[in-house]
Amino acid sequence: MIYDDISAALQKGRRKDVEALIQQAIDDKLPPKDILNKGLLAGMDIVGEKFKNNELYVPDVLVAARAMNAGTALLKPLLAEAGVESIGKVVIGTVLGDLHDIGKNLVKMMMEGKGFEVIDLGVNVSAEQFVQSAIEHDAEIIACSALLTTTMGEMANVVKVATEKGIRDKVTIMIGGAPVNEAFKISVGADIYTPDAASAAEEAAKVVLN
Ligand code: B1M
Repeated sequence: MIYDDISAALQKGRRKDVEALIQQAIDDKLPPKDILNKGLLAGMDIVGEKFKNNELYVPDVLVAARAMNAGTALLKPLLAEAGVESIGKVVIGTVLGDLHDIGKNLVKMMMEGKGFEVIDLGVNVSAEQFVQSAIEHDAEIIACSALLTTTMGEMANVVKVATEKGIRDKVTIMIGGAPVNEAFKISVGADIYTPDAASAAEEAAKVVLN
């Protein structure tokens, strides 16, 4: 099955093979969500498991991540429903100390698909940068991603700085990433937690359209 082939190529970090297989799956009219979930994300789960068990190391994971980003770039126009006009602005980033950006990039892609203008601050973003950028761009939403248990606490700082700078009641703070959950959202005083990129985009649209 082509999904298994995509997963296997991703695990080996074979970017060109991943791209070719994804193009083939697209040409065969397979559902883009399945190509993402059953191919790329399934492969990345195995990479994560092997990384945890010391069967793979940082360079292996980096090449897998590079292949993943190349693959999602091909899927981007198909996953994102074409948005015409901007429905609002989102400032997005991965929190301070954290360099994981694949999930954040997916959230950005889905939000752009819903019609948002997304200001991407990248990785290792401080609370001050999130808030300053939201002020500069007059953004309705700040979206924070964290993949490490050691960095997720930064989200509380984003809420704190937004309060200090006087924009807390004007901005919706959304959070997500593997270690984050609903209880954590409540504990840091953020507004919305979603488990995946698609639901993040849906919830963001509700914020500006309601
Ligand atoms: Co890292 N890493 N990593 N890593 N890495 C994890 C996260 C880890 C779980 C691996 C493991 O041990 N099994 C572990 C964290 C353990 C913990 O904190 N409890 C870990 C570790 C320990 C580390 C280092 C500390 C390793 C080291 O150096 N010793 C180091 C830290 C560096 C740093 O950030 N300061 C490190 C480094 C790296 C690489 C650089 C090599 C690379 C990142 C490359 C990159 O991102 N460009 C990497 C990778 C790739 C991973 C794994 C294998 C895959 C992460 C990923 O991209 N998943 C990961 C293991 C795993 O998750 N299985 C692991 C796919 C992605 C689509 O999922 O980002 O969860 P995710 O996004 C999901 C949801 O979470 C959600 O939507 C997406 C799905 O639709 N989501 C949101 C994400 N953000 C959201 C925001 C929202 C809403 C939803 O609203 C705003």
